Amino acid sequence: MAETPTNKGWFSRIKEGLKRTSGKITEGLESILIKKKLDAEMLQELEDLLLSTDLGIFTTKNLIQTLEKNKFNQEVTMEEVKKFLADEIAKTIAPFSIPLLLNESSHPHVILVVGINGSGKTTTIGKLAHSWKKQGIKVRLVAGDTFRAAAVEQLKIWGQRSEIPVEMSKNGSDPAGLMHEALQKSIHEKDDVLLIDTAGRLHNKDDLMAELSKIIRVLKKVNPNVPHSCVLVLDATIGQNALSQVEIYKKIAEITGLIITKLDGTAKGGIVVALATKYNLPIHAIGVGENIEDLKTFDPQAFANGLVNI
Ligand SMILES: Nc1nc2c(ncn2[C@@H]2O[C@H](COP(=O)(O)OP(=O)(O)OP(=O)(O)O)[C@@H](O)[C@H]2O)c(=O)[nH]1
Ligand SMILES: [Mg+2]
Repeated sequence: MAETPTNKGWFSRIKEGLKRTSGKITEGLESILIKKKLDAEMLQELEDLLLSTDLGIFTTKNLIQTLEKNKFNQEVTMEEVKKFLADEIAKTIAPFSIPLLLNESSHPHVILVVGINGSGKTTTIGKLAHSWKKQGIKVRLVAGDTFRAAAVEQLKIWGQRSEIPVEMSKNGSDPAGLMHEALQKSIHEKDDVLLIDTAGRLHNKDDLMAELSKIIRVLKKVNPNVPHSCVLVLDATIGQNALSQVEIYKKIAEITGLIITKLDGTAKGGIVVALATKYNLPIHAIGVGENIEDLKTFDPQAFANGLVNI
């Protein structure tokens, strides 16, 4: 799994990664909390501020209502409001913080990684594979985007970095044959996990849908229980558009969980909360940078604290 809280600097890396969002919230709060007593105008401004981080209308309304109920017409400090927001947000997202656990009886546990081009699939696979390998877990990668030479090359580099085997198509053909071969080999080699990278862009949505369906069909021919996980990778910098991507991918495959990347590059980090609450899907991990160690487990309190910088 992704880097866990036992790692030194884990909390500070999450905090650092969420700096853009927390900077926006902190700056906003500074200009809102100029009066001492919490009034309706301040609540309205706070609501607008939270919405601007893409936290979502549902969670924002709940937060504002709870704050109003507990603190209206009372004196509030910046620290109090931040702590209130962090604790309430942590409570809201706690049920969705579910790590990507490997099924120990499956050799391999097959993970299909999907998402639009540039969302961070290949990078996330590289980070996940590295973290598992470090834990002594036997990993194999499959370069499912067989049409793009650069995509295969990119996965190969991640594999080399962590000394993990990468299965790739020999002649740039359709991925179906490759999937069949890779899964057979992985079973034979008694791998613990087989991570499949897929294409993010084809000519159109129908092509993409057809290709993913075909990959799943071929895998199921070898073993009807695979893929065990189908992880959708979403880029946080696209904010609200991430919601429509979930809608699209839910129609193509049975999505079992989400990984949200590039939280370090956006002031819209609240989108993670909106995604979790709207779709009731596990959030397995978050990406907070391009480096190999920059995939973090989605710890609710660490994430919520990072969001408001406490
Ligand atoms: N800052 C930052 N950059 C990231 C993160 N995750 C991925 N990236 C960058 O985003 C870009 C796209 O990542 P890829 O992993 O190639 O995305 P992909 O989904 O495989 O893209 P396609 O193969 O084109 O479908 C790369 O430059 C990555 O380094 C992250 O958490 N933070
Ligand atoms: Mg890729």
